[in-house]
Amino acid sequence: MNDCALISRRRWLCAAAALSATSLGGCGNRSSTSSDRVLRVFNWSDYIHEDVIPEFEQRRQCSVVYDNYSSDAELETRLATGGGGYDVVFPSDRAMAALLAKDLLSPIDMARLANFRHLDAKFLSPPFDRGNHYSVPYFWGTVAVGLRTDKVTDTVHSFEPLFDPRYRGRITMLDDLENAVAAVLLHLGLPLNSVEPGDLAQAQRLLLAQKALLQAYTSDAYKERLYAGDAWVSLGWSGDLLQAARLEPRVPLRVVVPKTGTMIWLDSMAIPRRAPNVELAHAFIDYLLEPPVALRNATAVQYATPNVAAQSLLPAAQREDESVYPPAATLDRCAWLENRGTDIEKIEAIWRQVRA
Ligand code: N2P
Repeated sequence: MNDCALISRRRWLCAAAALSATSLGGCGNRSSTSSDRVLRVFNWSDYIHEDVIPEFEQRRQCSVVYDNYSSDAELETRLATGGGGYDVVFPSDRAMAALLAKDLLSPIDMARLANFRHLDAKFLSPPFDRGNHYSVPYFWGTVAVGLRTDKVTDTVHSFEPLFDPRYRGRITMLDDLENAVAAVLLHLGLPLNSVEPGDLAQAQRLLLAQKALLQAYTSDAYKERLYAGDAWVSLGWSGDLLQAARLEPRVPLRVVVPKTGTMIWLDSMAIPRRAPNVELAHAFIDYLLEPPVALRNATAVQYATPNVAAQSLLPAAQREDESVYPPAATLDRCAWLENRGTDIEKIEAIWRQVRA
């Protein structure tokens, strides 16, 4: 199986769902009902190696329902409305704060995660979940700019081509209010977490002006568009852009992590408050932490792994790739999107105008 193999945006249900209760040994005990053998996972699109779920099903003799989303908002709405009955989800740092505030997550039992020890201490006990009571790091990355270098021939260091009228109709932006506003603030030379009215007014003006240049706001279709040559410049998640760039070396696609600084983020594994299958959820999280499994995922998705054991097994080319693991000088200029409390309403108001 090819290392770049990914489970993409599709609902995925293994044929193993048909397994009879009597034939099972790995998921629960003899008196368990068939629902004990189903794990429901809600993950970002293109965020797992395609062999990983079938292997887990095989190993645990269970079936996995695998659904995808492409924004924090989608995950938050689904969990808040009780939809999906999910057992494992993958919130970003921002979504973790929101889900915890609404009491939508279940505590994680560390005693069931033998592989937690493989995680790099620098990603543990994050501000949104001191002590990792509710979250286990999965991948981290940046927000970057993808370019068709056959169309954009200038040297690009930062976000500038996203606002260049020469690329009218060929630009895509993440459909993500906080990242879109933050990228615009950075382009204006302002702090990316600013909530100053004057800064936000400038950001809004530029976003509205930029709208006339855009082909689309999309958080999951930009890599196909870049790959096909329909889009020439995209604001995207670093790994997804790299997946497109690595798919076919003859397609002239480059990923620029702005040297001037950009947004950095961390996605975690978590268990929703109403998860029907907490036992299997823990087993799945622990499985994803196994170094060979984390390695396969890291190789496929092209994001940075917080799993040190897996990282040390990566091919040197990926381990040393500065688009995946930016150098300290760039990281020093990057920042997390902060929890802006009720000030987030100011960003939401801008976004409503821009997306109207
Ligand atoms: C995976 C995108 C995850 C990055 N395709 C956003 N947290």
